[in-house]
Amino acid sequence: MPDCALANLLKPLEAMIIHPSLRQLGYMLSLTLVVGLVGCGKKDSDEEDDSGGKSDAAATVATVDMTNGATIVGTVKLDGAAPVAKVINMGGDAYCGAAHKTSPVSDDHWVNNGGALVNAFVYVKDGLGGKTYAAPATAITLAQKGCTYEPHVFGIMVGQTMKVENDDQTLHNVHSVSAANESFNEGQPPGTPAKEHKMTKQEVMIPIKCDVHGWMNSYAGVLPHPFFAVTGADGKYEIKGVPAGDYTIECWHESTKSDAAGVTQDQKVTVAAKDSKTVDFTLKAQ
Ligand SMILES: [Cu+2]
Repeated sequence: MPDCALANLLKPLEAMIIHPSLRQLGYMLSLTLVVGLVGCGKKDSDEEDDSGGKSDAAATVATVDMTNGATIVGTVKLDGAAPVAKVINMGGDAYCGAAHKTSPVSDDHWVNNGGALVNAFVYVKDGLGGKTYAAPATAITLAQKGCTYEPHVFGIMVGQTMKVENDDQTLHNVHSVSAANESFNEGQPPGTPAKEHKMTKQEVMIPIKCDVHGWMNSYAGVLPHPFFAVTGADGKYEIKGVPAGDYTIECWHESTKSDAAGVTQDQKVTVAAKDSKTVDFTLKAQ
């Protein structure tokens, strides 16, 4: 009988990560952390580990250590004049038009005081050595409210459920335009139950749009790990629980291009256990 004492002693853990983005306030990742099989010999061939995968060394699922993990924080700024905000004319749909006292402004290149860039997606792009993490059981909600998507930019893990809700009394048609994952394209009349989707592959970013209302768009960053964040109204982000190591951190913003490629900037950082490092980004105005 192989010695699995380590795995037996360390039961699955749970950790909660509060996402720092103000745009995703209340969005919590409940991570079921599964102890890997390191140190264990071969298990019965029909036995599966807690991640649902076959129990072999290659299926090891990493854990997030919130106590010893490092924190990476920073501010994303725009270098150059902020683009003129676009006023959205929702008059083509009476319901949407009536949902706003004043015409809303597009948040596709939302810049606040001091050039703080809102809705930038910052994530660990490289350095985790292929580790995979179990998706949290909690779903990410993409709401259609007042004929806009909330949130406009968000991160989600591979295998995590995305619930698309229609809170409006008008028809929406949610349409993902994915390169790596299977796209979806479906009408959602008022009162329709939430549509659920799971992405199976890493993809930064997947544009999501409404085919009824051309101004509605959102972007999902899909990753096999939980080390990502979206900048809030102050342009700040925070990523917690990062294991010690050397990383490439990427900052993505849709820019005025408003497409999946957007603009990106990469930076290297090395973190030790319990470190707190600052990685700021400055993106050139397009
Ligand atoms: Cu719509």
